[in-house]
Amino acid sequence: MPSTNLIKRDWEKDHVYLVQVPRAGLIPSPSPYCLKVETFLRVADIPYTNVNNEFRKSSARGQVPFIELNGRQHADSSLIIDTLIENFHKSDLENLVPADKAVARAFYTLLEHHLVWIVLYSRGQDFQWMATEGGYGRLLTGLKGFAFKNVIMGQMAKKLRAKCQSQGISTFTKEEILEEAKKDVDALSIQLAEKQYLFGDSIKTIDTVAFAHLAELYYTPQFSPDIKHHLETRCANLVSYIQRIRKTYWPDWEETTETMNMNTVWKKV
Ligand SMILES: N[C@@H](CCC(=O)N[C@@H](CS)C(=O)NCC(=O)O)C(=O)O
Repeated sequence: MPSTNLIKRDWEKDHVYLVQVPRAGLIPSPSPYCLKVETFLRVADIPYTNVNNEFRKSSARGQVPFIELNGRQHADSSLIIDTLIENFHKSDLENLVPADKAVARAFYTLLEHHLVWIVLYSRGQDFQWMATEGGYGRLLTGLKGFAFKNVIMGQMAKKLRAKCQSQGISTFTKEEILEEAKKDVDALSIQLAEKQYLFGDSIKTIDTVAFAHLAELYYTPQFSPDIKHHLETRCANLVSYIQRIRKTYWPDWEETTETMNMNTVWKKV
């Protein structure tokens, strides 16, 4: 059934409208879930247009990202990807032998339900960078900007700390959290080994999930600089992997983070 509250009312058939947070200075999206869906759209070569949620619009689940496709809204990054695979017949991106499929599922859980908490914990500890050039600094002008910097940032950090408390990561010491982060990236690094992608020479959906979470970990500030140091010294293959995916699917990374333009042309025709 078509949604009645569409943001894009004059939609084009089989064109995806991705509603997500604005661009940031250090990374095209500071939301791993938004970055994951946008990377997937690029990998799957699906036509899409970004729609800025202006920090206000959210799905019926109360979150971003969400998409509008053929007059319907779909929310939750993983469910969105399932919908895209079905609608655009992209099951080749999931094509793994059963044993690899099982391992991919375990890595999905590591990324989305464990490693992500390192990033969320870091942001709960220090959200101020989000108000600088590396975050949304350049967008935060006037009264709205003042309110964002002085009130909303604090509220967001407080909400993240409450989430980390209920998830349990905050009961760990910083040293323990660091060790957990290292174990996760070491496991990914071992799985990747000398391969181009996690399961071979062709990119799969799981690589878009890994890229999004690792990019947040690598390109945005974490509670401890030792995380980046560990990645660079002990998981060099993983850093090359992040850079390889960025180079191939985000050739406009610098342009988009500099201009904050959400619809830069990324694909050479
Ligand atoms: N499971 C969701 C998580 C999405 C999510 O946590 N989005 C954040 C932005 S990074 C959000 O909208 N947070 C607002 C809130 O939860 O109130 C997904 O995969 O899309």
